[in-house]
Amino acid sequence: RFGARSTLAVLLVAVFGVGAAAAAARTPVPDSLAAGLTGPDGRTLVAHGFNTASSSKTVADGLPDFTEDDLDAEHADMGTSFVRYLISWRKVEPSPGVYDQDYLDDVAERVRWYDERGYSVMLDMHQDLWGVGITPDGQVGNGAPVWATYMDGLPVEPQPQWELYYLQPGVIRAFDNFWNTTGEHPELMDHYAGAWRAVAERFADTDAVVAYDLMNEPYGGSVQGVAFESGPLTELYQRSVDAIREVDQDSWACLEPQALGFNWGLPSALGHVDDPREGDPRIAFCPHIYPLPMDLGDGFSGTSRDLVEGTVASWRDNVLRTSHELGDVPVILGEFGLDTTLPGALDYVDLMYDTAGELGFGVTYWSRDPGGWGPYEADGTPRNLIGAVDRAYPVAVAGTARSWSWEDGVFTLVTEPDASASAPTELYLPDSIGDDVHVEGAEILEWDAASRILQLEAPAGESEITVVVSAG
Ligand code: IDC
Repeated sequence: RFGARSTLAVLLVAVFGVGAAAAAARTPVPDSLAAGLTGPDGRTLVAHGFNTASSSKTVADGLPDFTEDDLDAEHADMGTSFVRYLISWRKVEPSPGVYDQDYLDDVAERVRWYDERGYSVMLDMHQDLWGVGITPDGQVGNGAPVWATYMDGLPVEPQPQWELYYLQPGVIRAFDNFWNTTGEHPELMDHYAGAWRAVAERFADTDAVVAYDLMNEPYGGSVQGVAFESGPLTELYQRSVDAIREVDQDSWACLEPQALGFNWGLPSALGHVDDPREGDPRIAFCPHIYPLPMDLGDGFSGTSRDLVEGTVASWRDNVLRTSHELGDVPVILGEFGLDTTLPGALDYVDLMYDTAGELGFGVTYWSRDPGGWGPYEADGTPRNLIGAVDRAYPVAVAGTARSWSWEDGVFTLVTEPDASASAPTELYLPDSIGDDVHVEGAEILEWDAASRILQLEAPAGESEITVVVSAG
């Protein structure tokens, strides 16, 4: 334990140094976030759902251990309407330049399950520790195909904690070859962009697929921090967006910062990515948060609670800064989560959803897999997380959703209504509010106590409205 702790702490200091933090401190923090992602009908979509699922990472078919019944259960229990669905480069492009349409059919079948229940989908090109090829058993890393794994004979030794494999020489070299830091593999980033083109071509006409998360938790290998994010990472994103736009004009491209550091509350130096589509750009910023004390196994109590609250505060400022730097782009928190048996865990879950509501962005919790972090046990028994995720939230807003809160059974939403929207604002209200609801600030168009969806009509001619919903 102590070994892992000190290694990570040393890394934190070595990689980022005081310079990056000082630079961020000089940059003003914008006081509000850009409007959220718009869906196919022009309404603002608020992501509320799960990452589905880690179980797909290393299995042969690349599919999550997840059924339509599982989806029905989460919908009934938490009113989710969005998913960050994990896909992998190894499955999309099993050999160079060959795109596996059977795999994309399997993904499309799952997308259909979501679509039939009114969900929106973000496809996440997941990777951890480069790929399945970093160890002979194929069970440690995930993401990249074996054919794209060039470790140049460098070792990968067993580690006590998965994140520590990022420091293994073989893993670092695999990334260095991908980013072409070595000068030996200029082809790999283009393959990656080509894989995205194949995915986007398959889903361009599927309205439910609204976003592509271009790379899960990018890692720079031997090039870290500012040099990595403003250099090869920005370049990869630009090539991927250009490739996607050859076939798909409408879906959002979500950019993640370097995970190491940003997830602990440090700033990002990601560069601007140009969107060649006609009309407004559809680029979003989709960071994660995993405060360092929690990486090391702590919950949300005592000293850890203070440190985590500090992390969330600086993370929040850095999200605002980066969103602004990228061109006032919308934000989705693509991952946060923890072992909810730890002390104070559900308070942390509340803190993250409250923070998201204050700034007006959606969240996908890590993850939908059963067990200590998830909403269910392996046998389907509901876990304590469900009560924390089952919150009132705006599913879709006719106009701009500025902020919302869910506290003591009262839901408050501030929006800039758009009278020309083709569909009304829809709120999800959990069972705990009861079957009769009282609304101030807008008219009820329809309230369906069974589906828990409340449709609202905004008063005409207002530039900003506040809607308050409580038990009737
Ligand atoms: C974790 C899984 C764990 C698996 C590990 C490596 O929960 O079972 O062994 O990945 O594949 C992330 C990653 C996400 C991680 C998650 C939790 O994006 O893939 O899942 N996490 O550790 N970044 C920070 C935390």
